[in-house]
Amino acid sequence: MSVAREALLITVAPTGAETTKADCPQLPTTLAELVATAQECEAAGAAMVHVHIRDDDHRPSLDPQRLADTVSALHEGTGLVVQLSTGGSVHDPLDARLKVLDAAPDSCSLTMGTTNFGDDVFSNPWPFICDLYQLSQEREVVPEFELFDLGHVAALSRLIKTYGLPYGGKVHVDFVMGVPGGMPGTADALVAGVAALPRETTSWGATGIGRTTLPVGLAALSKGGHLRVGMEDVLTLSRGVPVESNAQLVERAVAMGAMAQRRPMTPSEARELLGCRPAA
Ligand code: KMH
Ligand code: ZN
Repeated sequence: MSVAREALLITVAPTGAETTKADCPQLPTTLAELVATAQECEAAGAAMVHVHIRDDDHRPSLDPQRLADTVSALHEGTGLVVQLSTGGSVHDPLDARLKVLDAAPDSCSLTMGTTNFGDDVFSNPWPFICDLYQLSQEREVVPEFELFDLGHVAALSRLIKTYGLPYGGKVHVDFVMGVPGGMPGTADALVAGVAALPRETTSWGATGIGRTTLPVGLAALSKGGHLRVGMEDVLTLSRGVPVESNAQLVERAVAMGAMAQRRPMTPSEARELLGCRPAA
């Protein structure tokens, strides 16, 4: 087993599209806040950043210039693998979500099916998935397959069978669990999901939303998986105790990994694991 597989990939998802700045002033929504957060999280042990951007009013945005500037600023200010969200917010149109790849990130999220998302619907029709996947292959962007439900695992097998392997030749998956409308954030659901992964899968991680963050994180570690943490996914450390910074969540993930005798992976090891282009 290579060093990179034994080490723990920690991805930080610092912002998301669902929480408002008014509700959570410590949420990084400006470019300066995002870069500072990313630097703190890299120092704490993160190797990849999953990015949603906001506009001047702190609302979710997919503005192409802002996305390109964000990728540049994160590459200049950190060594992290930069993953742009193509999920955006539930209100973003599909064509704007495809254009995210124009910003030339190292990686992009790619959700493998439509899911109920609280009171909303997170729309990912099959033709959109196929278009986004083929575009990622053409642009040499490594997709991270986001699986919100067990049906998404089967859809991933279908996608690979139809269009072949991603750019870079690796298949990295992230189970996003505990979304109201998706699979529950339980060890049982994770075990079922991992058992169903296509044989082409080379690595996987998991994140549990809200109060499922700890059960999912611990179950992922016990199954040999990687972790995503961040204020996109959870805003409390424990009941009634707010998260003060994304770095706090990364530090907790590092401590959990240490219990499992997994050291944090470096960004260059993460590039190798995921099959990303070398850092510029
Ligand atoms: N904000 C959610 C609707 C992704 O980044 O690709 C979708 C999401 C997944 O966060
Ligand atoms: Zn996201």
